[in-house]
Amino acid sequence: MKIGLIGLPKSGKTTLFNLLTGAHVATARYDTGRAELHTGVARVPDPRVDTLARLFKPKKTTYASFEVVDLAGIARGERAGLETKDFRNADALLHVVRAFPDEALGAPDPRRDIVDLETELLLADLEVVDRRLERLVASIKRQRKEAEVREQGILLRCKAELEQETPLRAVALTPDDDKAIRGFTFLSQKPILHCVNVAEKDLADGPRAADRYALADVTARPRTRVGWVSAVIEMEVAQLAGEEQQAFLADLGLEEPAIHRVLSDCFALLGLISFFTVGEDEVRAWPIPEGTRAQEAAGTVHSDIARGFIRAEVNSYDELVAVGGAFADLRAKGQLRLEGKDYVVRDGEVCHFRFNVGK
Ligand SMILES: Nc1nc2c(ncn2[C@@H]2O[C@H](COP(=O)(O)OP(=O)(O)OP(=O)(O)O)[C@@H](O)[C@H]2O)c(=O)[nH]1
Ligand SMILES: [Mg+2]
Repeated sequence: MKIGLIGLPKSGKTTLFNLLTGAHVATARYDTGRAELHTGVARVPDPRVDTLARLFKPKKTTYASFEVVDLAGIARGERAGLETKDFRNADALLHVVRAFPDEALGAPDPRRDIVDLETELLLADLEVVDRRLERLVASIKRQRKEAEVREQGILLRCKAELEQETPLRAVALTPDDDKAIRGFTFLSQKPILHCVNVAEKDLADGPRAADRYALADVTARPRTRVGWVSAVIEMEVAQLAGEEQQAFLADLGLEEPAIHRVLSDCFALLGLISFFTVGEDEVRAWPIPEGTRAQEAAGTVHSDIARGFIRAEVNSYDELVAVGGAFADLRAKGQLRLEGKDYVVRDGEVCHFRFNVGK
């Protein structure tokens, strides 16, 4: 899964990128004139994985992760950067919204910036739709092909919605229609997390950012979330570890680093859950869309396991932890369930797949 960092210039995107991925890309208050794209990997923290790793002492522990791409700021009316290929195939957008004052940019206005950014996404999509429609009209005039006529119908509907300023993520499409337009990688169709980057002095007010900046209507939109962070304070948090970090967070009145929350928000925004596999070799979290059946879940581990799927041995994380990781005890208690290929895997379940690949 891939997250695209997006936002107006100097909103703190690269700072957040560094925090999420552990990179050290330079950030600056002034414009360097370099519009480079950064990519990295963000590990999704999960205390359950930590606990399972303590129980099984595996050689390797693997957390769920996101690929993160960081784009240069998109100023109002300057959408060219949005064409970047590496960015267009992101699964979700993480919009960094400036809520800290800046000498050059002036007082922050998160609401205005959210509207401006969404407008750029809508206009970028509208350009793509218009270009394609022009070609379709010409092609249909030459020779009428049913598939093209159908595509034209869907795109005309998208155009009408975009012109009403409705992002495509809020448009209910049938799975077939959705498939037909997937190749366009429409930006306004991607789920979005607006992450308000609050000023240091407003940290305590962070959880109320949506109220403070009158974003209730934004929060209510489909496949949209509003979160918050103080990138500057998170940098200080990131420089500490262990007890020192805990003490600093407690001083600030925070339970955990805000980037943990940003990542779990992205996870939820994408409708993902995790199941776990455990053993001496590896303890691992596997992200899957909610509603995934056991056979497909097995396929994320390996396609052979899906192909030769027989049964999944399933138990809950809590049950396994309660017996200290002893599967024999679970079996004795009748808590080790055997599930078939259509079983819908739930968040936090520990799965062991039985499979057989014939020759
Ligand atoms: N006061 C304050 N400054 C911040 C905060 N977040 C980032 N900055 C500063 O703002 C400047 C720009 O930060 P970047 O992370 O480079 O912002 P960006 O959105 O990547 O900028 P562009 O890619 O140029 O659009 C840096 O000097 C940061 O230190 C914040 O929460 N508070
Ligand atoms: Mg940047």
